[in-house]
Amino acid sequence: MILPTTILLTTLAVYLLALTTTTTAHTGLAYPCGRYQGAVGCPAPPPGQVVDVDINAPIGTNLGINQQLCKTSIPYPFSSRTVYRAGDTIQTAYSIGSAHGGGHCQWALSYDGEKTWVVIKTMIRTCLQVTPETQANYRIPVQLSKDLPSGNVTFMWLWYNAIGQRELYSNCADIRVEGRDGGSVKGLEPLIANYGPGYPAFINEFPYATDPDGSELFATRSAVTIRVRGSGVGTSETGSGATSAPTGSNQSSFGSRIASGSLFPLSVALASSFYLFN
Ligand SMILES: [Cu+2]
Repeated sequence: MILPTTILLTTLAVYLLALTTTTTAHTGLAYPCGRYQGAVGCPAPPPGQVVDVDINAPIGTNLGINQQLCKTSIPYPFSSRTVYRAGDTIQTAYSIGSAHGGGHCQWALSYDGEKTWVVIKTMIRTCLQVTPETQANYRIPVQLSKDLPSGNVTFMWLWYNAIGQRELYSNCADIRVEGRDGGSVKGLEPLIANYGPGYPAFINEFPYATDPDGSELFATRSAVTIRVRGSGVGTSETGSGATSAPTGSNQSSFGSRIASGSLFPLSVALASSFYLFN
């Protein structure tokens, strides 16, 4: 009777070790809960989905796309959404395995099921610059404008790491915003770089303060206006760019990909197949 129990426990231990190993590399959004992360306090995945043991892994590199933005297009159930009031500040937290020297972060909202994004905060260079001492309690405050309309909102985090492979990270949390009854949100579309040849914008490594860091690319982000009806459902218009787009900008192609939705149906097939960049 001892032997089967031992084998079972050993198997379990190996499984838990594997789980720990895969989740401690890289960095992911821990609060609000990134979709399907298995952390204590986060909701169970929706029916038919499983915990993402690679929640911290990047969604792609300059060489190729491994997962879509948000990693998956299937949100948590509505009943699992964390509710914020317009004007609240979200104290975002991160599951930091390797912070790769920090880098650039963007946070963006979508009211239309991730077809259209508007950036609400950008940090250049200083994002995720943690030390072993500061890492455990590291938070980045992200304020929701007090003008935001009510709605079921996808809250996306994007990160360009300073050191290492040229990766793009993206996790999304499903939240509910209580604010105005309908209205618009104006801002800029996210910069998408280091995400396969279809997005030519490239941000090279910038380990030293004097290194070029691609920060000028953030000034090429296109303007966008999201209009939200009283029901809380969003529509959007993509405006002209904030500045003229330089050679190599992918902003117009990003807008059209988003509008057509063609990037997104791949999500389920890709969600469980990403092990290349640990
Ligand atoms: Cu990493």
